[in-house]
Amino acid sequence: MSFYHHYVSPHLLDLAMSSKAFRKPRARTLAPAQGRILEIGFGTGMNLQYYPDTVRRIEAIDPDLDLDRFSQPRIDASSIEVDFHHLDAEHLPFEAERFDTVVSTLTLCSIPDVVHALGEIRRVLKLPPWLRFLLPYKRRDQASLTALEQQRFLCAFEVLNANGTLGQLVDIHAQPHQMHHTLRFLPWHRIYLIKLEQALRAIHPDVTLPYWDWTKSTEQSIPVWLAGVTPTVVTPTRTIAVTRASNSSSDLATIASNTPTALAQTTFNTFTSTLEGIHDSIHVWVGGTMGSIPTAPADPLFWMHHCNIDRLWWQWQTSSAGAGKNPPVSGAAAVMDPWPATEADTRDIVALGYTYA
Ligand SMILES: [Cu+2]
Repeated sequence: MSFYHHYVSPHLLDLAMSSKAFRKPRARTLAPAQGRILEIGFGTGMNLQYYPDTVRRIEAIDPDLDLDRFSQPRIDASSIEVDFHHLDAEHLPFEAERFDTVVSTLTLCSIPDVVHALGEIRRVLKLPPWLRFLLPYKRRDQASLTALEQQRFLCAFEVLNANGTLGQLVDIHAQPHQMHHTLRFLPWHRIYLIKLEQALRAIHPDVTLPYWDWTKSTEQSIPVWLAGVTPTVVTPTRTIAVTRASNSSSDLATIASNTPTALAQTTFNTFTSTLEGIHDSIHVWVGGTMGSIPTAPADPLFWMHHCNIDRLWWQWQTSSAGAGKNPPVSGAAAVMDPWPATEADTRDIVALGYTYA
């Protein structure tokens, strides 16, 4: 082991982690900790002082032996009993659903195989199924995301790519579900977005789908933070290497200038066909992977583009032009296959758990 790793790095870590900037987030994060607790990445034991008074005992793991001389004094000084193991998070020797709380602060992205580790965490955690759907959340303009929020989104997106969730969703978009150039276009894609978003939020609860608001002149180009994000997506049937071949900002401005016309429509049929036309042109404007229906969702930009379409639909739904005007579909056409959700389920985004900021 190098001099740096053995002598310098633990001090730097302890210094960084004890920073004032982390105090409030730590206390806030740890406030709900209860029951049987597992802390992943115990590090120098910095969290101990932030657990609520009701916590008497925790189990903790960290693979790094060099941190013991920092953590041991903190364990000795704490009223909390710490059952500590030198382990990595990819292999947890605990039975399923052992813990009520799993704590991980500022450690997840240092785990080499985070996909495996998250699977292990899910396995040992008792998770009430209603929890994920309890709190309403906001979708925000991609241009308003902080660097940390961008990083979180991309981290969660990469995990879903690595674990196959994204690939499965991409293949669903390649199947014939009558979701383009039909009255199902908006309700079907509303469900589709939620499927990815729920998966993202299972990886990181603070992540929501951002929307790419190409109606704003300031966003009429490929968002800078996504310019270099062109993943390779392995689906159950193929491998897609994302490419783009985008056109000029003025071209995008011309396409987007039709949006007020769409929003002014007073029937669902004319509204959805006008908006879908704009949507199609933007797919073609981005080009490459986005220019073809079977591959488009491999590009993270797809989700932000469709999120903006969904937002504009909601804007129309809550305007005088569109209020109460639902997609006129019935029978099989009203079921958003391959999912059981119906058109009626998609009408109210607040009931679905989200809003637009
Ligand atoms: Cu689509």
